[in-house]
Amino acid sequence: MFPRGDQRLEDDRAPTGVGTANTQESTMTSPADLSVVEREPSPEEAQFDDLIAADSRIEPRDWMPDAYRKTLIRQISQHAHSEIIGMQPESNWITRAPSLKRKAILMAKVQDEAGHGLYLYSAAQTLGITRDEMMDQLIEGRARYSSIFNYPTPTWADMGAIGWLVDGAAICNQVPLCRASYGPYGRAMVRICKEESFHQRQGFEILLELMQGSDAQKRMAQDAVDRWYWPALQMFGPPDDQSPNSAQSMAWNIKRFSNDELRQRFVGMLVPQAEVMGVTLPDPNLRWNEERQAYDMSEIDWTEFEEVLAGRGPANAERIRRRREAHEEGAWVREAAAEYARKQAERRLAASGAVA
Ligand code: BYC
Repeated sequence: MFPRGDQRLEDDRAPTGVGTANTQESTMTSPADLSVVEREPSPEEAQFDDLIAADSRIEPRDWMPDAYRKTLIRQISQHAHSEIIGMQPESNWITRAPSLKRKAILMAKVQDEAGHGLYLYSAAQTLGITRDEMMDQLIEGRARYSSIFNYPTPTWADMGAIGWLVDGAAICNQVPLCRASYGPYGRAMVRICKEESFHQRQGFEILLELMQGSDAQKRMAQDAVDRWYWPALQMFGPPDDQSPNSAQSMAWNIKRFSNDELRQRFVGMLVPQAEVMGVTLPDPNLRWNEERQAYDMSEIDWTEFEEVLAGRGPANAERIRRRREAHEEGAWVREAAAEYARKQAERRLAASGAVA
């Protein structure tokens, strides 16, 4: 259902639904398949399975199934790209922030996102993919990044809505990732989540201030919430019954909750905060369901999500174009750094030769 389009790596899919009775039945078509299903796990596989069963961490030096490695590279690299592309909608407002204080805060936030991207690229590199490969996939439009960053930021209130809604969704999604089974990913998430929670507060505070301002400022804040609310709910991914990766990722303790569970938790978090600010969440069907102990809500427009994933969102082309230009403009820095490293290595070699 969800288009692979120009945001997808072709060969990185882990087998989905592995371990479910249905999947095994549907794949048991020949004696050869049977022998695969029934064979004893190797000692390395058994050790991996034990670590997962004990809810322990897998480290880069440990043996891991190829599909586990690939699914982590897929998720971590997408996450890293999201942080890097996610700098663009906000950087749009650095030069136009309404005060020096707001400008300084926004610059610090955008800089934090760059840092998150770097931790995550480093975590992905421990799995055997290089930074250059990931960057090529991104600028050639072959990699996914979060759908949310394909929307424009026409007003200052968008800085508030991004902080409150986008960083808020990110925290909901990412706090459980601090316990992801892959060590370098989980550890990177701990630091990222601390910074994201500050980001969310600054977004809340921007909107709160606007909501206490003039009528025009209140309208601007409400308009931003109206535009970002539904895309923020889509950040959690497709509904559970259409999420091909969830079952396996949860079995491997990478994901701890399903997409719908996290989405529901996020809405529950937003409702009281919206009341404090005085903004209205743009869903006429949003109401507490006593029986379910959760909020009922309208159907999400998944066609819009599919369009964005297929590269046809409002700002997809612009985001990739700017990323590609920045990469090309930074070529001289990479060349200078490589040359510096080469000279340093040469000097070290010469020095060690001199000692010998
Ligand atoms: N956008 O089987 P599913 C930030 C794809 S940045 C695009 O449920 P999975 C910030 C999905 O990749 C934080 N694609 O997948 C930065 C899969 O396609 P592939 C961003 C999406 O992996 C700057 C297909 O749909 N956060 O905070 O089990 C400023 C089927 O989905 C999206 C992360 O990256 C989407 N929204 O679950 C401000 C969190 N949703 O790969 C803020 C880390 C789904 O099979 N990632 N797809 O071709 C995750 O937690 C999981 O990967 C997801 C999806 C929950 C997103």
